[in-house]
Amino acid sequence: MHLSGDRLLDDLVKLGEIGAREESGRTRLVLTPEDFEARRFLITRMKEARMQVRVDQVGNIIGRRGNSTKDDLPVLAFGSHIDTVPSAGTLDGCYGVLAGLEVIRTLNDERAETRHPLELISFSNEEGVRFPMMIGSKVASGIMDLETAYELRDNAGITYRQALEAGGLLEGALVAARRTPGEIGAWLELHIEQGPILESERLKIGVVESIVGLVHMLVTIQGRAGHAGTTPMNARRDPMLAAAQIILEVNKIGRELSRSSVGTVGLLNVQPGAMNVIPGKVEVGIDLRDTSGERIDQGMQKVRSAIDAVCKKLGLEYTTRERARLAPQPMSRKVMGSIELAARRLGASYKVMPSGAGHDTQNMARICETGMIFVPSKGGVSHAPDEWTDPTDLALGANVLLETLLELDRT
Ligand code: HGY
Ligand code: MN
Ligand code: MN
Repeated sequence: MHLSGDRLLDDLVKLGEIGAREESGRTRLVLTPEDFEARRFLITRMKEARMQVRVDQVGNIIGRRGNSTKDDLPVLAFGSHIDTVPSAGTLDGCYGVLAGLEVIRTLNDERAETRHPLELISFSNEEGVRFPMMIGSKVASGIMDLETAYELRDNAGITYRQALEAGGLLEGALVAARRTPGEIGAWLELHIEQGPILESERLKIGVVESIVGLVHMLVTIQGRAGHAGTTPMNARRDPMLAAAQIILEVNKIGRELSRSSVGTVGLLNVQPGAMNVIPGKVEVGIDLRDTSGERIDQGMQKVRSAIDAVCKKLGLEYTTRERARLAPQPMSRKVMGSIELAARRLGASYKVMPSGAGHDTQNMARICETGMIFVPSKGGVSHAPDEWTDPTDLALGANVLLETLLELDRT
């Protein structure tokens, strides 16, 4: 059985047009009008592929293919996400979802039956830009309870529940988000690598063996706003100075903690934010990752000590709030073996490798066997508008997904 990439590429372009702005990629933060439009696009496509579609209590979209010979067997589930970071490319998440759709269409075209029921899942709020990361898969896997998820707030104070309501997603009979133990046998996520390794080693497929863990922490530093022209340099309480030093410290800790560690400050919120005003308050968003959970804790301890020392020295008050946490997660040996077998059958070069990006898969690992398939990213670029993968590689990755599913279906 072979999947042609044409419909997949066409869908990637169409979905990529939703929320697109010239020069700056596309922005579809979760539960915004752009995300709602993307959801409608996906649901229409799923229905056209004769899937039974349901949207659960946290906004996950689940399309089920009915043609299984043993409907009581555990589900084989696969997919990714369609929300984006600001100014995103077309592939992060969308590739895994739309390739999953194309897998279903190919099985339909071939009139193929599987033993296990198949479910294509598009998880809600993977990116965690508006709300803390990966609410959809955390609730589905039981890592977060529904009430906690509903009370999470965005910067404007809107709760996740209110945001779902605004999109009409809490109307009518609701489907439970939490998956029951044993319901899902395996979860597979096909994704672009988002890093440079496969391209630089001229390999076509990555068989993910583990996913890094991460912590997101928000630091709020309080100073005193004042006139930039008249306040003497020695009479200032400037939180921006603390932010600058914290940024350097996070970079240093990311470099030095271990070979796998990375540290980033990607968010700075400066109040009131004008060139001629000494800031009164600055928020600093920190992202620290490592393959070891213990090292993340050690690294965060160093980050906290650095924040404390910097703010004390400058005489500034501060608060910290952990916004999200993901545990590092090894993948299932069985699923990895099936992916390797599939790659070999298709004559695709591959390597076993870690994932430096976070994925819903690491949450799903709590309730089922999990695996991830990577395809190369040009220049290793992602979370940027020029994210790109050769169309031939996209089609090959989708075929590896199909072949892996068929292999898992046999066992
Ligand atoms: O940030 C991440 O690793 C993911 O892309 N959300
Ligand atoms: Mn992603
Ligand atoms: Mn992403």
